[in-house]
Amino acid sequence: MKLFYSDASPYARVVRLLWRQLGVAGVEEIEVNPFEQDEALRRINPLGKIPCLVGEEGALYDSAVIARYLDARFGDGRYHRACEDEWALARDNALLQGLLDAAVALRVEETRRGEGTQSPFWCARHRQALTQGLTQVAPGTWPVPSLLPLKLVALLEYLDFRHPDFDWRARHPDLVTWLARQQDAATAATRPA
Ligand SMILES: N[C@@H](CCC(=O)N[C@@H](CS)C(=O)NCC(=O)O)C(=O)O
Repeated sequence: MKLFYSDASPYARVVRLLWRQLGVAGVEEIEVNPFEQDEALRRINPLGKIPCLVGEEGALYDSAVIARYLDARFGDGRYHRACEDEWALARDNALLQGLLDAAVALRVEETRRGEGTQSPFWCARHRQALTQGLTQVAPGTWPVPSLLPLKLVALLEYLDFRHPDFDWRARHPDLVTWLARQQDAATAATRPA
């Protein structure tokens, strides 16, 4: 299987952490810049986005589909089961997905500064979602394994990488401690730099 990814993408990182945790053999990771290799990427994903997995099933996207596929095939669905059985966990999964979306959307807004089209309204709205959302995150209540810890690692380290001024660490020492405990070979191998 080939996994097209970008080092910076938190969506790709969730998938990259998952296949490592599942111990899937034979995944070739191919780093691409979706903006510079747009045409090549669009041949496998017409949306021009990563992550995209190419294997026996053809091209699979987006990250949620890839995660379900890997978990169904190599994990007996155990990374998804808890969120399917408990509404509060399904809600937490939606919260984390929304926070990933807000963090990436904030980055997109910030890159528009150079074009003179950055929206202070949308920047503030994404920041508000991140600020309020992080107060609701309670990883101590989550089952392991599940996708929830993988999404939170991807989110927090993406904030460090792209939004260091957001400084979640000063407001959430509990999450700092939690994140330190998640560090292993897989997080080190996939951390954006
Ligand atoms: N919902 C998609 C989002 C993927 C996504 O937006 N990826 C970004 C990188 S973080 C991308 O490829 N952007 C290129 C573009 O928007 O054209 C997923 O979960 O895979």
